[in-house]
Amino acid sequence: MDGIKILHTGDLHLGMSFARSKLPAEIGRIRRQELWETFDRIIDTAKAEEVDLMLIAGDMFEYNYCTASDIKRINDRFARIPGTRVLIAPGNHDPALPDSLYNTCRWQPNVHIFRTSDICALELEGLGTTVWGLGWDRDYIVDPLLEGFKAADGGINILLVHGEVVPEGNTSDYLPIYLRHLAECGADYAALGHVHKGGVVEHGGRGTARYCTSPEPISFNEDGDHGICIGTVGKGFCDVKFLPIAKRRFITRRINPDPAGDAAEVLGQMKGHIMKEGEENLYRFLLEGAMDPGADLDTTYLAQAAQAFHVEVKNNTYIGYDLDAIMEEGQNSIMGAFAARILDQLDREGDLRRRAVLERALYIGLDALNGRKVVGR
Ligand SMILES: [Mn+2]
Repeated sequence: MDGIKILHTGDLHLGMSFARSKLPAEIGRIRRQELWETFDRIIDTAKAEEVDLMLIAGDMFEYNYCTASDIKRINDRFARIPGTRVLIAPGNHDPALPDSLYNTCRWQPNVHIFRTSDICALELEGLGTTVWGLGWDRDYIVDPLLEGFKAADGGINILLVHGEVVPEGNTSDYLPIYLRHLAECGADYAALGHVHKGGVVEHGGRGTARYCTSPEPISFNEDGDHGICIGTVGKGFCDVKFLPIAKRRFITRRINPDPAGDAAEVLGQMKGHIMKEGEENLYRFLLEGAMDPGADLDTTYLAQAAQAFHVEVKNNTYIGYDLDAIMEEGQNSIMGAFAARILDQLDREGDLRRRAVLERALYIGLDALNGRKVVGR
């Protein structure tokens, strides 16, 4: 046996409600459907690539929102890939509690669910492979359950688990995994779920461990590419690659407007990013730096005019004051009188902490007198 073909995914969060996300309701509804579309693309990929094993590393669905008919929909998809063994290790969002749909629904014959937090071996005859898995059966797991685990020698060994890699000795409510566990467990491939940003976990030992990413990102905390891991695993070797599959990306970009610029100039910069990255994505633009007093950046207008699937704009710019010009106005304006008094105190103040307070007071006061949002500098 040269190796087996695997598809590693997880963190699909099917059925997720975006009600508590900060996205507009309409966008949330669309994203909810798109999670399902992306699941379909994953099934299509498994079929086209004729994978032997589909490894689902937890959080496949939402315990709180998924219904029995959703599970029927999932099973219909698994029925399309009868030649693929589907192995599922439930995670913290879909724990195999007694009333879980994992325990109350009928699953396709090609599906195996690791229903308990005791690590179990599933030997796959004909594939020369043993998959070691454990599933969440409660809401929190604080114990490092992989402590002492060692795969038996012989054949290809795969570990499937949903947990959080943390530095040795650190605590976690989400099944703490130490690098040592992965380095010493003897798995040729450790299929991990929980960290939505994904990535290979460098543990310095034998075998490869990686997080698969959430195939469809669900918040602005999940930037970058999202997809699945697919490839071949054999005894002592691993050729598994990341394959982007997400329909959209969450993109956060900082924009430093020209201090003398206006909304059109800022919009031009925003559109430049959107042209480059694609209007199908979700954007958060953070406007930063100093602006001339009087600059009118209407964030609602900017978000709509940018014309991408979803755009939000946060205006963190501050007024860049020309103190000399304000001083020249002198006592003829409230701003001038205010600035003169603070600057006079600053001249006489030697204590660094007091000086910092006075400088802050100067800008907070000028912001307030300008009727602008008071921002830190
Ligand atoms: Mn998750």
